[in-house]
Amino acid sequence: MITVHHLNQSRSQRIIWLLEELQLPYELVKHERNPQTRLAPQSLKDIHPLAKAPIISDGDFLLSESGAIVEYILDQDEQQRLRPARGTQAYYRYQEWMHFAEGSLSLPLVSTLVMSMEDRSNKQMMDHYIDKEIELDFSFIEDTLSKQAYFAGEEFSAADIMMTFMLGMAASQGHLDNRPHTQKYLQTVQQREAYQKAAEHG
Ligand SMILES: N[C@@H](CCC(=O)N[C@@H](CS)C(=O)NCC(=O)O)C(=O)O
Repeated sequence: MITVHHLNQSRSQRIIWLLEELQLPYELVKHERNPQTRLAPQSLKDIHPLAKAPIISDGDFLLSESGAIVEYILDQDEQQRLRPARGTQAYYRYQEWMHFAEGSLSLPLVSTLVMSMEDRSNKQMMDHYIDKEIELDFSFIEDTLSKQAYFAGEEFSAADIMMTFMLGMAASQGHLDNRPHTQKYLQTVQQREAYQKAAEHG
């Protein structure tokens, strides 16, 4: 059975809603934000190093990122509801909005929320938030790439194409300076013939 790690007032509400729509069984584990900082508690970090909601577990399998979790749950549904048939235009329109929610819309909204949260200057708040998130994300990336060759495992995948663009930007901002595995990974993927051709053409 799927266990949903839920944080109050968070994106994990999406996952509970989805499971209720599909009437699939699940177990709910509740985590409470620190009332002062509004950050997730240690109990969520004990589950996953990113300490971000939602996180689900299904047996030994642990998954973060609400979009990935939604796809996982939809794949469990024998009636294949709430997702247009693969390969249709409707399916790609669905994908477009799925990615838009986190990839485009969340950045300006979360930034606005962070800047309104405490009695510090907007710049201080934003700097603090960015430093914390950068450290968290690049530690997680470094840890992942210290254990496997590529993001999705031992095989190169399109996830690497998505991640590499961001890692290139991160490298130029100095975020990879103390991340040897991530640096080595970046060099490796950037040596791929197709990457080189794309660099020529693009
Ligand atoms: N892109 C991620 C974002 C996850 C995320 O930022 N979750 C927030 C709650 S809405 C969180 O756990 N914040 C607590 C913290 O940063 O300590 C997703 O879609 O799952």
